[in-house]
Amino acid sequence: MEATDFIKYTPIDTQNHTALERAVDYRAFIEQRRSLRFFSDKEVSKATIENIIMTASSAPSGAHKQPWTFCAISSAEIKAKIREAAEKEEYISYNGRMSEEWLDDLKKFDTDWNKPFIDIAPWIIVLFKKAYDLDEDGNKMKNYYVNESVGIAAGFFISAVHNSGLVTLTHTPSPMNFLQTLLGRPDNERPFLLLPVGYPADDAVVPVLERKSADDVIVYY
Ligand code: IYR
Repeated sequence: MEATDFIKYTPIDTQNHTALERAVDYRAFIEQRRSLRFFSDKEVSKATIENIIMTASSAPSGAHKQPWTFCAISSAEIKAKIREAAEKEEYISYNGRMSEEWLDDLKKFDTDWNKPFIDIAPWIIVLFKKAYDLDEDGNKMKNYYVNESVGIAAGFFISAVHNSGLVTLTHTPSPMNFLQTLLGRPDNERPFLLLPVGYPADDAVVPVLERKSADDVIVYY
């Protein structure tokens, strides 16, 4: 068995604020986040995206395997190809693949098969989950709780985007396997989410939505 080294944990500096104060502040900050469909084409630096991705990649994961790859696309040519393929799938989805109930649930978002934001946003991040990894000899190494791990990393990513004053959208063109081919990803990687990142368009709007109350989402024992 491999030995593990341990070092002393250093807690964060709470700047003399109580846990409650910080929890209230962070809640207010995070509650301002909205999923956006209207992006500005204003440039976002590669360094910004890299820092956001590395924040996401610090998320906890099963056995610390970090079973993810973030493909960060700024090439107009590749974005156009992704948009074309995504719209092809979305067109089929909106015109028969999605149930009436599903389409009805989406009415308040006013979405359709058109996905102009894929071209407009300066960055498209395609997050892949890694079902397994390969060692130098090509042997399969198991990953654990892959969906949970990648879902948590996506959450970290979304909050890091928000903290930078940027916006994103959890977009899931379905089925998504075209992304694996288009981006030439290996067999062990499966597309998980597509996240456009950028500044909001000046005239961006968001639907009026209510969030569930504490009573709706918390059960105390
Ligand atoms: N993937 C489609 C449909 C869609 C599905 C859900 I669930 C949403 O919350 C929003 C949209 C699309 O992106 O339009």
